[in-house]
Amino acid sequence: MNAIAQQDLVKTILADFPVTLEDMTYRPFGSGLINSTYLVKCGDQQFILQKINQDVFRRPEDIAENLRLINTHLQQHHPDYFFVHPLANRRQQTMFWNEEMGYYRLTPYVQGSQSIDVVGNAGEAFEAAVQFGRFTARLADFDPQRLKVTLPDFHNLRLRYDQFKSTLLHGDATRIAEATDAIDFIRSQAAIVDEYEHICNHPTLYPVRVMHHDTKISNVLLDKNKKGICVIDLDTVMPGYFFSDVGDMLRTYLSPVSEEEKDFTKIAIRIPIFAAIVKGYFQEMKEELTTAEKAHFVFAGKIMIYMQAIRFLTDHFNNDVYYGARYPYHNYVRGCNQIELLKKLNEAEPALQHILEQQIDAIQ
Ligand code: GN1
Ligand code: MG
Repeated sequence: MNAIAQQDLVKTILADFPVTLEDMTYRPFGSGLINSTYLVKCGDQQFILQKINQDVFRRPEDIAENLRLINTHLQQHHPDYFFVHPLANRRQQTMFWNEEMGYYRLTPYVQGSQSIDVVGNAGEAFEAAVQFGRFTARLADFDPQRLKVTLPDFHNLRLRYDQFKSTLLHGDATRIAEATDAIDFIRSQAAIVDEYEHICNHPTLYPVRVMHHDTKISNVLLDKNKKGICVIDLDTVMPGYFFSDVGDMLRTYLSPVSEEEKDFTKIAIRIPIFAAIVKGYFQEMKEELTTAEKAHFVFAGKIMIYMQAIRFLTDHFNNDVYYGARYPYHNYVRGCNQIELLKKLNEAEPALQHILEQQIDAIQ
């Protein structure tokens, strides 16, 4: 789309909302892979405009409904909790929709907030873990089954593993033939899938909770002193398990470099960051978490790193239909990066488990 057509499109959407279009400017914003995000300025007001990727989120109206339910609940029961809810348009709907343009939502920009892409120190990891823990803790009195499942089977590791295996039969034969080491490693770790199933089959030990399901650091807004303000990117808020949020924090905070890094020698497990995640999450969730959940924090990391390695490799073998690729073999590199991270987590496991046990003792 050319710039003028894009500008008209943004104006058409904004005209549906009670905002002044005066001096409107916008620019792409953030680093998400799925939805397209823009920072919009109208005079001295700022908004976040997001186009919902309907290839991924088949029923965007379910997202709007979930956020409405959560917002209502929080306002009633936890009015002090800061929750960023999308704005209602002139018809009182919190999503803009039209046949040609698809689904968009407009959210107020949180003034004075910033987000970061990589965790620089333990303080940032602590703040993020507090925010994600607080989110689930505040919703402990909300029945998670009231929420619509916006992405069915999103963190279903058994399904992801089965899809991986079937892609090995039906995917791009050249790409598969070149990736034997990665494939062998994934196969060698398949016991993670069995342990994952054990978790899902024991609801008393591992209760279903309201989980965020995308706890990367850029989904936490920080103030100028790097103190947490709130969590954002709420499309995947659904009923789920502790491992989704805890595990994705470990996956994305422990290493000083992200899943995009091509130089795998830079991938490492930062033990103090682990301690900070546990401390922050326990601070908010210690009353809620079961003994079994607390004991399985390191395992949560394994599940999520393993799942992400599988998802990137599967996409590579499927010619990048889901994540897209900014350069040839992009998803292969991302997948191998996650494999390296999992190997390093496995090596660090005894040290991490030791810290975890100390922190469990400290909150008893
Ligand atoms: C996607 O779009 P984004 O960056 O928020 C993906 C996550 C992955 C992540 C990997 C709906 O999240 O599950 O962990 O990429 N979200 C979806 O960077 O597939
Ligand atoms: Mg996301």
